[in-house]
Amino acid sequence: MATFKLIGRVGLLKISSPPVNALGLAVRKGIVDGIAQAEKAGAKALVLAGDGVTFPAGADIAEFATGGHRTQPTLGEVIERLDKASMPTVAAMHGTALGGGLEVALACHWRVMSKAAKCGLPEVHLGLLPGAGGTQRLPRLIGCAPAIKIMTSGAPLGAAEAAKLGLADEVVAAVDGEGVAEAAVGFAEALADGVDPSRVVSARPLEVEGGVEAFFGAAREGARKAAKGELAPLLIVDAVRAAAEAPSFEAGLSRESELFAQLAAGPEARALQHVFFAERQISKVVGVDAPPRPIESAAVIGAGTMGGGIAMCFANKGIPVTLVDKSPEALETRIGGIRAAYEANVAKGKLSEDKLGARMRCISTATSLDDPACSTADLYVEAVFERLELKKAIFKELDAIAKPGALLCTNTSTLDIDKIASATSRPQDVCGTHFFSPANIMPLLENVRGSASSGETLATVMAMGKKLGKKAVLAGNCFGFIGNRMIEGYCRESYFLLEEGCVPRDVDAPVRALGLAMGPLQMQDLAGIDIGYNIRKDQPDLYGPADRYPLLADRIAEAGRLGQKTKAGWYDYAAGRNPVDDPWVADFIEKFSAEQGVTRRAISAEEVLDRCMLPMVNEGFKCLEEGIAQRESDIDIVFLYGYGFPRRLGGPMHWARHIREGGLPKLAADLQRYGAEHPNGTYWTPSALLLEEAAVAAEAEAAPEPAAATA
Ligand code: T1G
Repeated sequence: MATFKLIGRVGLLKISSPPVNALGLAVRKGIVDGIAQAEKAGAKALVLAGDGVTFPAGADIAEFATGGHRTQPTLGEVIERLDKASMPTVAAMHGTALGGGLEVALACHWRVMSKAAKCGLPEVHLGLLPGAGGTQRLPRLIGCAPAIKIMTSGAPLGAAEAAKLGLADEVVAAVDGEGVAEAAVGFAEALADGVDPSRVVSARPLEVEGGVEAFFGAAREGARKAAKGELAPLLIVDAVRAAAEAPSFEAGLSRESELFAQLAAGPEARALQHVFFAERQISKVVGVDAPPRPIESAAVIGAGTMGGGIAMCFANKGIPVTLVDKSPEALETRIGGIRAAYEANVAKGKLSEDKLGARMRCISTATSLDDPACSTADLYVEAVFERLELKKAIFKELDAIAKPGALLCTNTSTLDIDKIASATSRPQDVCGTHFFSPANIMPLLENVRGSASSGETLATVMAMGKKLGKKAVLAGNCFGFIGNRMIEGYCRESYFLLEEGCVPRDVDAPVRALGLAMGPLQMQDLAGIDIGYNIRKDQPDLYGPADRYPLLADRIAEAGRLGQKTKAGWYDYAAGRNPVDDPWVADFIEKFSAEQGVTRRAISAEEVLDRCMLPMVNEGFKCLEEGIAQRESDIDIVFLYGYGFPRRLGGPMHWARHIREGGLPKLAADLQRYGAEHPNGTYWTPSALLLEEAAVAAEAEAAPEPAAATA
């Protein structure tokens, strides 16, 4: 896990623990042994380097769940050993020196960094703070303000910026670990003998610009505003304040440890670490190990808003894409819209003129599918109106012109993939690619497997999603796939709550208080109330005998109030995009309730939240038991990246299991109680898997605590 060798008079300690040299127990032991070997060999200096792709990218996150990070030597002890090394130490940073990896480097006397490397302290993304001295050393090295910015943003720094801040002492041209290690050994060779005390970061004084109270008061307020309700950014500021106020470095360290332990034990850290691993699981397709086909060109059929956004996704990654529409005017309008979107980013300084030009050069147009620019594509995404017959006609045409092995994808959000695939002779090459709108901005992509989709097709479309920079989740073929299927009950209950006594804000406020970016009614105003209306009209069989029809939602649409696009929906938008309560809507709902013979009542925020969220979670368990979702954590990713669910809650499934009071046992009981009181739809019928999981959780809760191990 760490090998030591003497090169001339310089010791080289190479850490090797693929894939990212995480600082797990074996690595920590290797470093301590390596330092001892260097001292025993009388090395003039010691270089720490990473084998493979990177310098250590942090503590081993997987250890937190088991408490393994507390097994000695802890990272703090390793770093303290470095701090007290009897010879100059040099960190040779390449790849991504992150978290505990950078904290190790901060405890070294010198830092040599590859020009291509990045470094940073991203613990905040895990609900943590740098717990191995980072909050105490970084401010001493570069000052409190830049240190707080680096730790609360968690953003990585490039080598130039690191050098400018004084974080990197030498930037070298080498990019790979070998080259950077060699350069660092040369750097160490040239060092004077012995440790220069000024290089010991922990011994450096810490100045605070403008006085402690004023500086940290402002810093904490700034962190609170940016934190989106998360605790870690605030405690990072507190830890840096301890560095400024504590009577000694050691006292500051112990305060850092207290704050780290507080975060590590909290629900937020558990949720954010769940998200970290969940994001890395989505690309793994269970039971498929076929290699993906290369996608070097694409064609998007339909120059509407979605088609334009999807074309941009390919152009943004330099993949040539042909936008196809039989209307030259539609093509012209869309290309103009795409250019304008890029120009807006140039104006904001987010895109260079060169990049704008490169992206526009990636996009060509065609007015027919058999145009050579279109018929040679590796992959097609159909993005025309949500009409089954129209899509089938297009797939029939695509089947006739596309080359063998080309992927035929549909951007449908509600139609049956198998019915679309039935229009072709190659259903094995057909799948769904449900881009969330706006396609060039929203990170979520639901790839939908048809019953005939081949393993290679699935591997290819998942690899494509990753190449486009999307969070691509694989879904099975059902109405609404994963996300829209799960919000069906969430939305329908919102209408019934209005009918029974709420006004829109009564429904949205508890959901926003949970942390979602917006509640169900505001979300519908954003997307357009006509979308649900058209689906209900086009697919009446969506509502079975057990499903109470949401007549109120039809009525508001038929009143011409479609949401933001008509400046009025469940809220008033005459003044802009912010929802304003509209007395007309309250009156409209009250009249509807009277017409339905419903006596309106005050409904608690708790009932509102339960009746929105419980159907969502229940449907999630049904997606799992039907194989529509591969894993619970995939469902969480859908909601984090498609519906603004707060990361600090981990996603609806993590929230239901680990954060909502009473966990799954109480959730299952509440679901059955509400379902009995309001039998509005099959989304109240408990999932068998949910009941099973709730029983397992109840049993685990009732099991006696394991007896403490005797000495
Ligand atoms: N611990 C354990 N596993 C890790 C890991 C880590 N720190 N980082 C990555 N992995 C696994 C990951 O799960 C995946 O596994 C594989 O490595 C490749 O990752 C005390 C408390 C380094 C930029 O937060 O940002 O130090 O799915 O797909 O896209 O103060 O990984 O293959 O089985 O992401 O090339 C702080 C987290 C930790 C960095 C590489 N460090 N990692 O990206 O590969 S807390 C971090 C990343 C800490 C101290 C604190 C990225 C990456 P699998 P990948 P990538």
